[in-house]
Amino acid sequence: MESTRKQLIDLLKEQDSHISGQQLSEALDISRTAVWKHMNELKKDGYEIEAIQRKGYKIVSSPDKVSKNTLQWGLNTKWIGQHLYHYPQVESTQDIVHQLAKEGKPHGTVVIADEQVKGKGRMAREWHSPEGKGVWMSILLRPDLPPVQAPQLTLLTATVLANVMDKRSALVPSIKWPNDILVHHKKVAGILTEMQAEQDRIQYVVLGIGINVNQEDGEIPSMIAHKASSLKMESGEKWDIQEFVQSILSTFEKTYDSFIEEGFQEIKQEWERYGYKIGEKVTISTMRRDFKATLLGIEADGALLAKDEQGEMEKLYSAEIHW
Ligand code: BT5
Repeated sequence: MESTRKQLIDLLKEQDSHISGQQLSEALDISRTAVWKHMNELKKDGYEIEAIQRKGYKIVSSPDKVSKNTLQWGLNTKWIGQHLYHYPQVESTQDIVHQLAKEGKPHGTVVIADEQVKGKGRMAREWHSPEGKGVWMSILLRPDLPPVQAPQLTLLTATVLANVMDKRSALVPSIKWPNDILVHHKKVAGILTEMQAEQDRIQYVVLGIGINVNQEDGEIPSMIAHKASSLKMESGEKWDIQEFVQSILSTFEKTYDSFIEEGFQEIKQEWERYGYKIGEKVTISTMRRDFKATLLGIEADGALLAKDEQGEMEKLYSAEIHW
């Protein structure tokens, strides 16, 4: 049923002009009545469809609102998002995915919400997630990896987000270690990786992605307006959240699969290509000292590598960096 509808949308989208019920029924190998029923379901999901006698059907506009159906229909993936849950409002998509993980839901399960009322960042910080303005989504992963490799998943996700933003716009995103995506020095996205693990094996990972997409000037809370922004504010254009999510999921799947097969090296290079202030000098505060250093890149364990003015290398796991 669902795959027929996906094919139906693909057929309708391919056409500039109308396509007849007869042609659709032949192409999809279903009856004319079934075609008509599918059209009614599409309308319920917000598609505007023009039906003209003797000419056929044409999609006039696709829905603005995200739904499970509209997200899954255009999604070209093998495992990610095949189980997908969409909610108008949740406390946090992270908590829902933890629950689904405990119920045994598979690798690649996705939860996405229009609004989060208790969206969270790292260390119980707040994540502002207003209705319909961004991507508030969590992905369940069940990687066969030791827990020490979990930080690589955060770095991988950051490269995926930077890549997709880069491809879909003229913006130049950068990745600020460890988990922020910046555009014009302001944070447009953050990643929260939570893990359930035994000593030597990850049980599951909940990967949270928050992206400010269509907020306008004045819609970012004043407390953070000096350091946060949205893709619309930076690009001047409204983004189609649905297509954006689909492209994040399919890029994520490809990147993840090649990471599992070929290892971290390519992610590392990609991360460093987008890395914020890589090659530049910053001031760093650790438990031991405050010092100036040049940022060199990342290590396979997720550490940030810096070289101080005496030429000594430092691997940073949890330092304060004065960007
Ligand atoms: C993050 O934490 O950047 C991780 C954000 C993860 C959010 C996603 S949304 C889907 C999933 N469900 C959740 O409940 N969470 C995940 P951190 O690096 O700790 O940054 C948090 C800090 O960023 C806050 O203390 C604010 O200063 C700032 N902030 C809050 N909301 C923001 C927003 N919408 N855009 C930019 N900065 C924000």
